[in-house]
Amino acid sequence: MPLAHTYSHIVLGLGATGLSVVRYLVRQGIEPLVMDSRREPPGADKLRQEFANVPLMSGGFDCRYLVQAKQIVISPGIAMDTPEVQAALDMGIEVIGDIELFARAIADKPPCVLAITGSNGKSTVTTLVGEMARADGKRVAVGGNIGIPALELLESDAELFVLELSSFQLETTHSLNCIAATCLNISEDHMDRYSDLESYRRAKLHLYDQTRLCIFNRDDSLSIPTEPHNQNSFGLGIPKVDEWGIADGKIYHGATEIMPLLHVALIGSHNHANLMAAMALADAAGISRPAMVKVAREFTGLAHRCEAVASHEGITWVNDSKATNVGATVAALHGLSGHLGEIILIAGGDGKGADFEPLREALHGVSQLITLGRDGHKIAALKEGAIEVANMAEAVAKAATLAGSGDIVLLSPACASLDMYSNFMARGDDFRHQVELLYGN
Ligand code: UMA
Ligand code: ADP
Repeated sequence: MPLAHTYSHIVLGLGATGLSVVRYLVRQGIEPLVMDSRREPPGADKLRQEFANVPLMSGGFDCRYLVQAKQIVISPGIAMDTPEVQAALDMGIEVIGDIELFARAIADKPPCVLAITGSNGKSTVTTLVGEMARADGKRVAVGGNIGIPALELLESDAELFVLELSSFQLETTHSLNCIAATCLNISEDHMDRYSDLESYRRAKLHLYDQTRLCIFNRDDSLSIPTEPHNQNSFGLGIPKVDEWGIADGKIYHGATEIMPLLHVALIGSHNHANLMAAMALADAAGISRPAMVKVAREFTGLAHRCEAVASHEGITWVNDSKATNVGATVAALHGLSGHLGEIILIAGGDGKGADFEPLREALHGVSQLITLGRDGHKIAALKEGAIEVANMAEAVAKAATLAGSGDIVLLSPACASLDMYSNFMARGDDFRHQVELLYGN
């Protein structure tokens, strides 16, 4: 049956990204059709309130419309190999993401983007760079995967954009022209969306094709550009001419000493790497050294990332709910390994198809493992005596019976939260809440 009406632009997915794309397209005078595979997608009410004329088809993707569109803007949560998307691609329809729309919107301006990707540390580095720019008096806007969709940032008067980008977003982005960009590290994540680590890495390194300067991590060979690029790097050891490095407990830029690590507010060697990456990016954008150092001295870290949320009876409760993959949990255990007391670890959730084997060794440093969530049993299988529980309340109650003065109870799940919570923040908040209930706060 022929369609009564076709749409030149289709917005695929109605989460935070989809809504931002609709807003942007409507500002350009385009009225798109929105589709979402969920029956009642999260932005449906907002869409109806803001754009009564923009139609929403929910509960599936209708191929008949997709193959007649001029452009499909796909949300990061939808895989490119979704059959309906493939059908449109086969018909030669352009499928791009919100970041590509953003890139095209600023294409006439001189380069004004600093971009950050990697498996772990993105939000920390993105926030650091944003704070450094602000401390230097720049008009800066921070967004992307960290929360505010990039297209919403165009409404600000920013002269500099700092974007956190996920592999999903980078799959559909081709024209960013960054001042500088980094891939902080690569470890297994989102294996339910990628056939292997190499294809996940390729998605991330695609960022290097879209920047004037690539900044890679000398201590992670997977972050090194595979093609020749204008590049710089950060890592442990004495740096060469213009590189960033750590030696004798100090951060160096080439031969210049920037600051002693003793003055850095963030803790853990992974965070020192994050700080060097942030400094390298900030430097490329002309941000002054005093502004960088000021932020390094003051920024203690983001919530839900190795955050000490309570201390009772000598037990420290640490919320690392943002550890949504194995690499992050390994980094947290490594970072806390200097601690004198014991570590009780609460882990588990939606493993996104990950291989948990790399956790095995790090679990030697854990005195007791408590697991929960859909893939909790897979983590429990890595350590003898692991205790499986049904929910966070049970996990916290159990941990309290096992911990003594001087010990740490660490929530660092090595998994996404979506099997039990709406997001990692809700999981971290539940952890904190259960601890408060336990101690009657
Ligand atoms: N979904 C459907 N059907 C649809 C559309 C989406 O089932 O038709 C599902 C997806 O499979 C996913 C969920 O809905 O489980 C959300 O997907 P989305 O694309 O609608 O997400 P948005 O609300 O637009 O949020 C996205 C990023 N989410 C994802 O990439 C999954 C947010 O990153 C980001 O902050 C936001 O855009 C603004 O840029 C979150 C995230 O978890 C924090 N990112 C992953 C990560 O950091 O590991 C990549
Ligand atoms: P992302 O935005 O990439 O998820 P975050 O800064 O939010 O990164 O940190 C996520 C998790 O990864 C936290 O658990 C944190 O402790 C851990 N982490 C932060 N930086 C690094 C790093 N450079 N290497 C490994 N793990 C890290």
